[in-house]
Amino acid sequence: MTESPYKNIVVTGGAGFIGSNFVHYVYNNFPDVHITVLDKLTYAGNKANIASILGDRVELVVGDIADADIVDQVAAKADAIVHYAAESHNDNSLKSQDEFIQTNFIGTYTLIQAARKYDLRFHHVSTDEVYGDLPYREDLPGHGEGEGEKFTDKTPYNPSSPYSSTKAASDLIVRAWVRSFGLKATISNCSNNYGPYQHIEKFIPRQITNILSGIKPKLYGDGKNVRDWIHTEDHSSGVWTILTKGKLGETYLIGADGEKNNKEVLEQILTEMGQASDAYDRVTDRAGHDLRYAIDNTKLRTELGWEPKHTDFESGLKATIDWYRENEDWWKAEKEAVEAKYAETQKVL
Ligand code: NAD
Ligand code: TDX
Repeated sequence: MTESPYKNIVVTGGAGFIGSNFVHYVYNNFPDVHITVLDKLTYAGNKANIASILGDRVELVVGDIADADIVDQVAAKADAIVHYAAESHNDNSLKSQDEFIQTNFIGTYTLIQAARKYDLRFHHVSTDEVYGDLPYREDLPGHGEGEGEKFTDKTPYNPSSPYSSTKAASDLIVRAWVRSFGLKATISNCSNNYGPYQHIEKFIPRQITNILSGIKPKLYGDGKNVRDWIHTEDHSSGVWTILTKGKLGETYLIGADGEKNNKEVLEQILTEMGQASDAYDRVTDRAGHDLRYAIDNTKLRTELGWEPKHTDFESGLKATIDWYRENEDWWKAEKEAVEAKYAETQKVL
């Protein structure tokens, strides 16, 4: 166990997928740290994700990051804020935009004003989607995954969706607050996470829970879109590394060289779950669907010495499938409503 430079951290969105995994990571590795989770418990937040560790070292404050009074109360007692809270799903952002502007932009603004007031260390968790998408080359095996251009912290911002554009806007105000007000901030832009506690609206858990519910998995378009998968525990260690060793004002990209196209991932899930690899429906493609994401993680590895642990996607995926199998109580009650919402707009091709 190592000693942490921060003893009282606020984790916004700490009852969501990646935030709760981070809370567990800090709880397990840094016993001298007290964590205050600030979470609105939207449809994506679940107290159960952190229930087993709530107590002396982990506290849950149910509240909105855009509520300046509650933010002030938690900030006054903290020495650092790690900011995960967001509306995080692209498909939802195509249906309704207000909450994306409100939480991702106004919420971030509210937090950085408080961080400034109390001179707190601030880490802003963002996404590789702020950079838009990359081309792939048909002539390379696997359509070019792992080849060609990747995102770096110098790639120009070019977001495609209401979700990614509100994340981009939030990144930009954090950068401006560093420059104008000396905000003690870092930013990380991570690729697609997988692992336990991910909401079943997202690609991997949706397909696993479809199969467990006797529903055919749903693939958007031709399934050639490439995502750069990272296990959420590696995202946690990346964020912790940046929080404790990162240079103020810098942006670090977090990724673990996990490029795969969606069809390939879906076939892997089906095979692992004892189904025929083509037992899925192709459905209406997402509007504005980004083609490929790929992270160049050189800066994080070489400047801060970070390394991912979960480099075997197959075994990480198997463990994730097992988690959803063993935790049906965690997702079952929501399944029907999530699929009904998708069915409003997605048609089987
Ligand atoms: P999630 O949707 O699973 O969880 C979001 C959490 O934020 C929930 O607990 C929700 O209740 C909370 N929240 C939402 N609005 C809030 C508000 N106004 N005030 C307080 N809490 C609020 O999201 P996730 O997938 O865990 O993503 C977490 C962060 O990581 C986001 O900032 C996202 O942009 C970023 N990110 C996600 C991925 C990914 O693959 N999922 C990849 C890179 C970056
Ligand atoms: O049913 C599906 N079928 C399908 O083919 C769903 C839900 C998705 N897809 C495709 C769309 C994407 O190409 O799978 C890929 C992954 O989709 P999502 O899980 O919705 O993730 P994505 O849109 O790539 O964004 C995710 O990674 C970056 C997170 O949701 C974001 O919060 C993060 O910033």
